Amino acid sequence: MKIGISLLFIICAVLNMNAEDGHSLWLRNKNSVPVNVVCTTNSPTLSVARQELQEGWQGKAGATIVLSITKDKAIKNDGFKLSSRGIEANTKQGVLYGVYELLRRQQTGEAFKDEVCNPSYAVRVLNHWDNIDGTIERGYAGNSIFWRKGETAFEVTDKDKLLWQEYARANASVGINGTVLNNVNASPLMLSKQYLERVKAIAEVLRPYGIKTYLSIKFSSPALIGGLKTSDPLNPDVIKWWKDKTKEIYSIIPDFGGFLVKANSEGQPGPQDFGRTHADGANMLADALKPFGGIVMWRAFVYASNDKDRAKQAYNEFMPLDGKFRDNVIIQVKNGPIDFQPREPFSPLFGAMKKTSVMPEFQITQEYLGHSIHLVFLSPMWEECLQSDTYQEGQGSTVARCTDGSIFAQKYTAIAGVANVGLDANWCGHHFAQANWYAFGRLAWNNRLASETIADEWLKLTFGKTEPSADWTEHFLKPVKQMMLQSREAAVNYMMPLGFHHIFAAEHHYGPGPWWAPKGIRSDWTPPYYHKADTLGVGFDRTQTGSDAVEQYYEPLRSQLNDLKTCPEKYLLWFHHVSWDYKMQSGRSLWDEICYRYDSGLQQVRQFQKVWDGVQPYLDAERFGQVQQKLRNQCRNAQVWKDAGLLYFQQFSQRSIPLEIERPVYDLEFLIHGDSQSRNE
Ligand code: GCV
Repeated sequence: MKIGISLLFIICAVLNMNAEDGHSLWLRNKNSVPVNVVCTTNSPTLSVARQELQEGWQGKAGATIVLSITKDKAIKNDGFKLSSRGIEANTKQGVLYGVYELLRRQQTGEAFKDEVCNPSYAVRVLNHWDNIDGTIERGYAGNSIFWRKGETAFEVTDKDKLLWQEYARANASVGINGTVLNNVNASPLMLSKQYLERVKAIAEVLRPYGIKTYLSIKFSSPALIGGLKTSDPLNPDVIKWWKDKTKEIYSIIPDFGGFLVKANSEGQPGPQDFGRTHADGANMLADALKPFGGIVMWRAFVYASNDKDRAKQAYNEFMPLDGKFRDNVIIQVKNGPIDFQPREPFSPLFGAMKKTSVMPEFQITQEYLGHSIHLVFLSPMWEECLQSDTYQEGQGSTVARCTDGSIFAQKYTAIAGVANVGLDANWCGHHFAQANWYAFGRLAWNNRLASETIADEWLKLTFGKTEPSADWTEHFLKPVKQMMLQSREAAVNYMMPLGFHHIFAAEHHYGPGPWWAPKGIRSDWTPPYYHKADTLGVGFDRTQTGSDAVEQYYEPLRSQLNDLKTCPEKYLLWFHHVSWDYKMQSGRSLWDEICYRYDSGLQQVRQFQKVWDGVQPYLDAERFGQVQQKLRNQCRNAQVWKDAGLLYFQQFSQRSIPLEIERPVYDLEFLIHGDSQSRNE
């Protein structure tokens, strides 16, 4: 009996050892073969590079690879040159990125040739919306890996260090070279001694991987923790306070990257509280950082209450300041003019601010895209933004080229992604949400990469074997990649097709809430402000005869968007108030098309379920089961979205749902007042 129990225990332990919790991300154990690594320089970063090669080499057994620091003008920032001899770079980080590139190519079977690889952006940074009590704003994968509350809040344990190291390695492997450790809705305490000491400990672990630490700051810190009467950026005492504080930070973290600032937005303090401009505020901080080589990432996510069109505000506030910012200030602009919706046109600030460094901000965490429950691969959404033509400097002035230094001589080029990482064993809450972290890094390194390439790489690295069989490629890789590539469009269809936006339930932003409009609340926080449904039609009129938001775009795009006939249908209800009977390209009326789109979104998720069930033989039971369950949940939620969209808007359209479409299964009353929003994890 005793032996039986012990045996059972051992079997369980072995099984558990092999349990696949997803923690290894896209960096799986490999069958490496011996390699000689020659490296004449020594440094912690180069030691990491050497170790990675030795543990992951899958090229010719016994090959010799030379890692060298050089001075080559063709290599930019931390780019590198791959050749049959090895890896050359101008910086240690460049060598490390070269190593990860080489190993990735070996593992994915991508051809290897002599070439120089340079990053699109110099600063490739994650933004963590982590609060100092350990919670994460819009985080769906557990608490913060950096902060916690309670008695052990400032203890740095071996477990912490191991996790930070794994995090650093994952980031470095895709080229991410910076991280903002705390929420943009920042606590002033972040700048106090105890917290800075913890930042120091984190920075020490991240440094060998080439990752700089940055902090979000609260603009009113001088008054809140500095004992000053004001935080006016032009006040000499305030200026001195920030200079001293910055000096203190650099004395603790010598390679500190700089500050991220959310000012005069959603209740956060800022220079406008003192009658000053965003430029006054940003420049004051930039001057404090300048002697140390630090930068300010100043967010353009601003909107005041009761403005007629929230989509116009960032442009209106920032355009008059173009050229007034110091050269170490970068204006951080969300991809769309409103707020990380499943689909938005690009922000008109891209390309328009010609004398200021501008950086895109993407959201990796799925605040508006089904949290960590829905399988939504975000790369196509970011690719759509990066490849949008602003026309600002002629055809081909894509958002990518307007922000990466190809068109404008920006002193700094940068890109940010709001992280989706937490304490969950699999880091991101959903195995496929890891693909979004991976995709952000890859696009930050190369903003011309196709989503298909990224999905292909990620699937091979995350689920593939060293030598993938033809069977695996045909029956796992192909269908799952296809599913990933369709998943964002599916989400747009079942949540808000044809240019609908911000029709979410309040606060959690998970399920539908097109009806939500309590009395007394800011109108621009309510969905009816955005959809403007009435018996005549639906959509926000942003044409020249409406709010004239189209005016912020450059010709010929402006006229294209302004005209109902030429506006791309994917943006139709973003720019136009359209009659329910308007004839769409499909030949259907707008109302019928809305019904079809909602339904097709749901059908797509049903199809994803089948695809996933079909790949069961090709992966471990744990990940298979977890994703299968999430898809079931996603499907129920897509049904909720479809029914809410159809039944709510039908009250205005007063038209019937086309008979070919499956009928709603929920009552509108239940959708509004029942428990339909339950995330049911
Ligand atoms: C960090 C949206 C989110 C907020 C977020 C804000 C921002 O409004 O709902 O949680 O705050 O964007 O980007 O600052």
